[in-house]
Amino acid sequence: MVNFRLDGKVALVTGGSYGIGFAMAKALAKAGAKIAINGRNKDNIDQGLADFKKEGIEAYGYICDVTDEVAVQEMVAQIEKEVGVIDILVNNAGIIKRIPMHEMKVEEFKQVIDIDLVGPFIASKAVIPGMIKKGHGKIINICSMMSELGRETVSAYAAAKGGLKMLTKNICSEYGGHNIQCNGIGPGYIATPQTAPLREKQADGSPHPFDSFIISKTPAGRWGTPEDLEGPALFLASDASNFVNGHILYVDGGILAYIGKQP
Ligand code: NAP
Ligand code: GCO
Repeated sequence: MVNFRLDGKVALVTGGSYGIGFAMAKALAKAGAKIAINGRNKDNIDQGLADFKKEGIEAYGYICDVTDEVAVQEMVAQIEKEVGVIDILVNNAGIIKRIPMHEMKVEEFKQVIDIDLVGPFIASKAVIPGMIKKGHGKIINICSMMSELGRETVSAYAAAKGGLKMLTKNICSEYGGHNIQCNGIGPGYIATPQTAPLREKQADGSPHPFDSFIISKTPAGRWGTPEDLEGPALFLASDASNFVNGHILYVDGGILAYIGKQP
């Protein structure tokens, strides 16, 4: 019988206080995992923990910026003490800046790379020793359609998410022999605070042009929801995916397969 349960497992979901991270953490908790989340903002963490409680989930929250290696290592040590050695890491924390590349400051480019690519490196480096000792581990990197495609104004984000796809394949290559599976999830366009500006109604009440564009490019004919990521996250976090490694699972309603509706 394929095992999707996570009883006795400890999962850290970075940026898990809301959005996609919260939904994936909820799914892992409902399958039996003990959940730790982190974020930069205490209010977001407190709200996230309260929202987990409403779902009957006792989660653990840590204020920690994924770009700060010392803080991440201290957080992992604290989780090991308070919750247990981490079996599952979901590198979800991420930002985007939508600025035409020729107008983007180097610092802005670097900030996106730091959070979206260096952060997953730092967190993965912090949990791998414990996973090697335990003889198993799951690392799930939250990539993007921008791991495969570009578009105007998201150069830093696409570079980071493209790099995250290859970091995923490299962790698979380097640690697969320790029974550590590292895979990615590439969400399509998901309705969260990160994409809210792309869905804002126009002054006349009409849909945002990008909103209509994405719906026309998506065979499913809708934006994704964070809940659409729950099953894929559970699959990649569970023993059901023990022979899946270095794979990016796109959860995009079919956008990447579709040339788009004839106008
Ligand atoms: P979101 O709503 O903006 O949430 C981002 C989360 O990351 C928040 O919990 C935020 O909490 C945390 N975070 C940001 N920077 C951090 C840092 N330096 N250290 C620790 N935590 C940090 O984003 P989302 O839409 O849920 O996206 C989550 C992930 O999915 C991101 O990696 C994003 O790139 C990716 N993704 C999103 C979509 C989409 O359409 N929404 C599609 C594909 C991929 P604090 O602000 O409190 O730190
Ligand atoms: C954008 C969006 C996308 C989504 C996602 C798509 O501005 O194009 O924010 O980047 O967040 O990454 O997979």
